Amino acid sequence: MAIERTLAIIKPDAVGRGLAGEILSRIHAAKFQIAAIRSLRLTKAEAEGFYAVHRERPFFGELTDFMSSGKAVVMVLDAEGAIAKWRDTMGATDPAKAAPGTIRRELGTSIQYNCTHGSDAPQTAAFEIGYFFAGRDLV
Ligand code: 3AN
Repeated sequence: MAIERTLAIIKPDAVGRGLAGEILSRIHAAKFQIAAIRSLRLTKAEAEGFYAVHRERPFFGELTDFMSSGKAVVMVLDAEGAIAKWRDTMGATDPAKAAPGTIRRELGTSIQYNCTHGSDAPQTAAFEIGYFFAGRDLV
């Protein structure tokens, strides 16, 4: 399998609860390379742009309020099959349905406050990485 890149976010619920270090440790333990990383607070408009594919969903307003409610940590993760591997490390969207040992199962508190985000496909990853990082950040 080829080295792939994915966009990961430690969401404001996790940063606010002091879980960024714990999640970064899990990222290292799972043998991802962090190609770029920064901490930022999204504006409401930036959160809406990031989640534009979900704009017709009933939870769009709540989701973008939440994602712009505090600091997040955004990063680019490299690994063989990084997209699927990071989604496996996070677990299912709903922490109650996520597999034991996953970040969302162990640290998430609800389908909204589920601690982390990960790209779901190569095209999404390219869009999401470009949303936060310039080419020079990734050399
Ligand atoms: P994932 O992040 O696992 O790819 P998506 O893409 O279906 O899940 O949803 C994007 C984000 O929207 C989720 N991470 C979660 O925070 C939020 N979300 C998804 N479903 C709901 C829901 N039913 N109610 C509230 N928020 C939701």
